[in-house]
Amino acid sequence: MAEKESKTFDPATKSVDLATVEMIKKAQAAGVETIWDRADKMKPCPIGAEGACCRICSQGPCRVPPVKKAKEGEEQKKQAVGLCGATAETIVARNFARMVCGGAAAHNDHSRGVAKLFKEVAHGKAPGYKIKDIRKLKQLARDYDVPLTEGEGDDKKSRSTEVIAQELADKILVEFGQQDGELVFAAKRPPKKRIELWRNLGVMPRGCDIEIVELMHRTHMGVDQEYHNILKQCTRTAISDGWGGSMISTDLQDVLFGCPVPVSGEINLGVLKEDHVNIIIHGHEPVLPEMIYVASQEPEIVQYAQNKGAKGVQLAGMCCSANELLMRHGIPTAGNYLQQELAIITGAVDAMVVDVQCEMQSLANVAKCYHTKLITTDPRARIEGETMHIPMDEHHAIEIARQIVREAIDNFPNRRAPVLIPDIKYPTVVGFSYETIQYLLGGSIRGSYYTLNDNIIGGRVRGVAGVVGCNNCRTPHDSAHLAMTKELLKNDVIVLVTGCSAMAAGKEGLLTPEAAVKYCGPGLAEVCETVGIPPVLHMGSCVDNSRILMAATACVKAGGLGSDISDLPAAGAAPEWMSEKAISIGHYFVSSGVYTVFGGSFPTTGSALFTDYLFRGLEEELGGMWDLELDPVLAAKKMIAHIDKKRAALGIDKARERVLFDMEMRREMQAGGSEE
Ligand code: XCC
Ligand code: SF4
Repeated sequence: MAEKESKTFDPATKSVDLATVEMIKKAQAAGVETIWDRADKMKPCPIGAEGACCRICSQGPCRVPPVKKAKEGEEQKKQAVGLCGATAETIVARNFARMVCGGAAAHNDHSRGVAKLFKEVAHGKAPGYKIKDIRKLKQLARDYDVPLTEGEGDDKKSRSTEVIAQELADKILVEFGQQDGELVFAAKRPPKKRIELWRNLGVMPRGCDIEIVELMHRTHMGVDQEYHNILKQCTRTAISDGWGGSMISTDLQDVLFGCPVPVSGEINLGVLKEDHVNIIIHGHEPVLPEMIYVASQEPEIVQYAQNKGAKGVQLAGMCCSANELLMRHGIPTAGNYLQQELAIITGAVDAMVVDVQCEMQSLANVAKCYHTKLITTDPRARIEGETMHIPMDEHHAIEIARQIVREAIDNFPNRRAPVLIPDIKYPTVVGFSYETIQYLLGGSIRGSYYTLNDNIIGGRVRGVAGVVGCNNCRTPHDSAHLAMTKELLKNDVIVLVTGCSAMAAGKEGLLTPEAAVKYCGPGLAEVCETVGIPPVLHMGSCVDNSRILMAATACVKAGGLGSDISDLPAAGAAPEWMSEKAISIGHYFVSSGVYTVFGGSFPTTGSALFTDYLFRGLEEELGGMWDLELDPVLAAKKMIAHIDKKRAALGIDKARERVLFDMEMRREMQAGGSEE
């Protein structure tokens, strides 16, 4: 009998990141199971993947996969309907809607937590926290009609920061449970035309929670069974995320922890240090990590670590918590979503601290194979198994943070050989908040996006792309992010990144000013060199996609590029998406007027009709639309084609031809022998 074929896969096929490949090899050698082992054993359910399985009542699950086109002479089979008669359109739309609900709920609930902390800080009840960015606080106060002064005439005086913050906190918290009216940011911040469009379509969100609840209700068995109508509420819910919860959390996090400014940092597993206590901060909410950062620097804590034989304490971020810490404090990033198990497999992580979202349950098993303590910190997110739970409480945050750091330090002597940290990391420059870009482009007084517009109009910058979102173990890790981003850069499209995409770019060296010459077309390279910025701008975590919305709005308001976001030569993408949050984000970009292309798979392909509505029908209604393209370079080309379409509509397509001609002429002149 032939020897059993080894089922082990080749790690090099799973990631383009060498540190990741090295650690998968280590996992294989040690017999530690990772997500790729499970992915090899379990194929995705083909019917579920297309959104064509309904399991919202117990008469099902009902499966309604698309039918093959009949051969000539054969009778065309009809697509099945569910037991209740629900059509594929209804079933697929309901499933899509519930993904929007899940994503929007994650962002809006995160936001609620930040808003509650903000209120406690305003009342002086959260020791250790303070209001750091007064300018942004005042901006928010203006948005929410909270007066900055009191009294009249000679008696007029400024109100204290605390009083302003207290009133603001109440007004913001009301928005979560608000039943009628309009969310403040959605009704005030987008271009006027967009606001009117949303009002006319009846998709202006009323509150943060109500839209999600209503959409859950409408997708319950036997309620809304008309797919256009279901999608309409999806739009309202997604807007309540992007221009509601997500934007509120970004802004309040900036107020509390500081608005990001350019800062350098390092990224990839090589940031871990063998002789230090390593703590990985993994998850999404920066509230507790801010305190862990403070605690880890306290002299007593450092001394405590040294007493245990370590040189010090090394914090490193993972997933969006990494983005938050890197953007504000330059704390190094250990990796993105698919590297979470691998960090533990280095054998050098003394504690992994998690809060909410994107934490794999398998971490508990992996941690058990090593000495790593897996510490959950959020009452909403416990993990089964040998994990430790130290719940966050904003009234005692610093003590809790110290306790967590001490747990890690106590665990340092328990390390078991062999420790292997890949010697791979890359420097990055990050911290490109919407405000920072404005400042860099025009200085604090003249600051304006007009300089960017000017470069777009003149053709040096062809357009703007947001490349965001997750990793997905069904796609080689980071590969689609990188192929897409490089194709865009080559074609003079400046790229804005967040989330796990930002980390992929960082690991490849794209978040450095030097990347401009290496990867960009001549026009974009020139602009980046003049301003001194990387061609790929890291704008933060996934809730910070709201910064991209603000940047797009600023471009519209700066003038010369039309009157709505849908007029901009811009496009969005999530080539390796996997989470429900990505669907909510994608849909709020589409709802804001952006052409948005996803990779991997799309959860509505079970209904050709509904998918066609998302991919084509929506353009007329919202100015933005969805797309799916598995090949990331082709996807980039589609984005560029969309950008060119918008340039033509704006009448600025000729300018770009001129610029290219100029470059060509210059090159010819140089080739002609005029040596300098
Ligand atoms: Fe999660 Fe935010 Fe996706 Fe990364 S990008 S896998 S959602 S960590 Ni947000
Ligand atoms: Fe089937 Fe209808 Fe129940 Fe869905 S709601 S599981 S389609 S019977």
